[in-house]
Amino acid sequence: MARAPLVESKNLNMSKKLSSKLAERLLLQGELRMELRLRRKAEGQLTVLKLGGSVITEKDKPMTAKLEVMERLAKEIVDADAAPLVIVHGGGSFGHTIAKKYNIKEGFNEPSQIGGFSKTHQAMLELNRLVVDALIRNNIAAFPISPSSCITTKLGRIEVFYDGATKRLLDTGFVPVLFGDTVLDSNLGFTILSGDQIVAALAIKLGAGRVIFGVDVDGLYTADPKHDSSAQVIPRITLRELRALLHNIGGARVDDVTGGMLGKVSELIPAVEAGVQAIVISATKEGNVYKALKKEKVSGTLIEKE
Ligand code: IP8
Repeated sequence: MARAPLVESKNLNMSKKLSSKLAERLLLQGELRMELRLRRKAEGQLTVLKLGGSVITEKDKPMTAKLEVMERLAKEIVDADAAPLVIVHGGGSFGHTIAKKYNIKEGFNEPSQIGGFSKTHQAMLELNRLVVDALIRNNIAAFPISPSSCITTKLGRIEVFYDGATKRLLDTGFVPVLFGDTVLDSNLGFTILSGDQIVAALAIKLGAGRVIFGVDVDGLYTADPKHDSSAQVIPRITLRELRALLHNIGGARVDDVTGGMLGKVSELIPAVEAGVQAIVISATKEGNVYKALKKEKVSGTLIEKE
């Protein structure tokens, strides 16, 4: 059945004009809002926010994203309105599962790994798209940067990091979004670079004031909470205390090729040494990322130089 016209035919053209004007205005308002976020000059010091792979993906289900968590985190980030901001996310069940299958972290040893190198990167691009989509949907001017295109390593440690695009994006008002990735390595051929190493390098290179580490536990513990029920969260720790504690922290999960909690924490040391304040919080708990970005009181572990 034909639908009844919404307006009388003589008014049709006028109405079309009006509705297209309205649509134009609404579109413009949306664009202006986005522009506002872009134009808001980045005052204050940079914050680098890490979203752990186990926060945004189901670690035990290959290639499974926690979309509702991404959406919640994007809302917390836009509500906190903390500019300038760089986001780095981990690999979770996207990157780690495939990287492990093809032994990518160990380097290029046989031709059968080549496909695995590409597949691991593709999986990370897929995860990154989901993260960036959620951010853009929530009106954040997020922009993806592929670490494999601007970073190379030597024996797994960052050797070259072209940060020009990240800097330029930040200066323009964007929120660059990087991720743990497959990278070319001058000794190993290729390897895996953790998001944690990227976080520390970015914080140092870009002179960040703070690093917020969003993980799936409540912070650093006095012992491994998975094996020791008396383990307690440490609210504040200095570098000296941290070094002494490192051997007590829970080691890598079997499917995490870049070292789990132990790797994360030791990667922070050079950044903290350079004067960056780091806070490890649970990003799986609603409101924590918002509070940390707003510099409000939040439970977790504050890591400071002294
Ligand atoms: O989850 C590793 O990044 P991470 C990324 O931050 C890949 O350690 C590709 C496994």
